Amino acid sequence: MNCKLISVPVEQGQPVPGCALGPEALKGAGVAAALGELGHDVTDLGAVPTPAPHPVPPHANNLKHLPEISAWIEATANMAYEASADGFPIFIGGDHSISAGSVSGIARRAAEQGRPLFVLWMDAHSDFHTLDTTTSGNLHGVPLAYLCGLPGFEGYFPPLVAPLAQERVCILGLRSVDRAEREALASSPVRAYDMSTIDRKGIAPLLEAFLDEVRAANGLLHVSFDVDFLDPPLAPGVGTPVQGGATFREAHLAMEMLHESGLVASLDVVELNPTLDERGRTAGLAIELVSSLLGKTITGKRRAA
Ligand code: DIR
Ligand code: MN
Ligand code: MN
Ligand code: MN
Repeated sequence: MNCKLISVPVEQGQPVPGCALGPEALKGAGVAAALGELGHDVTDLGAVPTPAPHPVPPHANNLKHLPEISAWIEATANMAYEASADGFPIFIGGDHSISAGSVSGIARRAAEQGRPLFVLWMDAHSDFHTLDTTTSGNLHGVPLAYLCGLPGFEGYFPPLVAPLAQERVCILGLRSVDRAEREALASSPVRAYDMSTIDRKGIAPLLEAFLDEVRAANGLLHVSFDVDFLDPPLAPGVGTPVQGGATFREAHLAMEMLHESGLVASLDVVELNPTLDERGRTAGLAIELVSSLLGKTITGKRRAA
């Protein structure tokens, strides 16, 4: 597999400084070497160049850094579209607003190829606000709603070439969902699994059922991995930690299952904030998990992909 590393050093979509250093931290901690050891070719495509802010009209809601984020989404989408012509693109954030770009570029590519795109959103948060419903104004809280074609983004975020089919989206790991997001999710076919559901049913059956659907549809799967999916004591290096997250074993199992499925075509790793990390353990764990998604197993024996 040709793994293409794409840095997207954006932090204006969330309130805590340091998230833009995520790509440097992940690369410094050896993500390329780890993937190389698994037998992958690794190409570092560098960073999405900082774009000029978009001259968007004023918005009635108090949105933070809207012109900058809108421009980053467009630039990242263009890079994602190009990079997804071949190989396995890995988008390293940066905050989760970058996924509005990475996934929209991937979706454009998938639509051209006539392949249905499925998205697995691993996150403590649903990121399902529209520009009108966000109360924080932090734009890392809106990318999934944008990608799903919810209204109100027109004229502010770049036009979506290929909105996601909401029944092909699965959110895993929820424990912080705002009221407006809850209402939007209630009337949406997006599958939204909170930690309570994971506790009761187990992460494996929930994920397996989703993977079965991707397989049955001959789909492509994009995984958007927000590091705050993980329980904060394991992964302190995130700006918006929420108690009660996925365990080490749940996260590894999910990544191993994703690898075994052979269905994953692209990946985001977002919200890592090295200035909040403890001796690099969050970056180290993120690399371990990305490695598992790309074939690392305990015994070293690769199972069939
Ligand atoms: C909250 C927090 N729902 C907001 N969101 C996220 O600000 O809209 N935190 N995504 O990581
Ligand atoms: Mn532009
Ligand atoms: Mn997120
Ligand atoms: Mn999150």
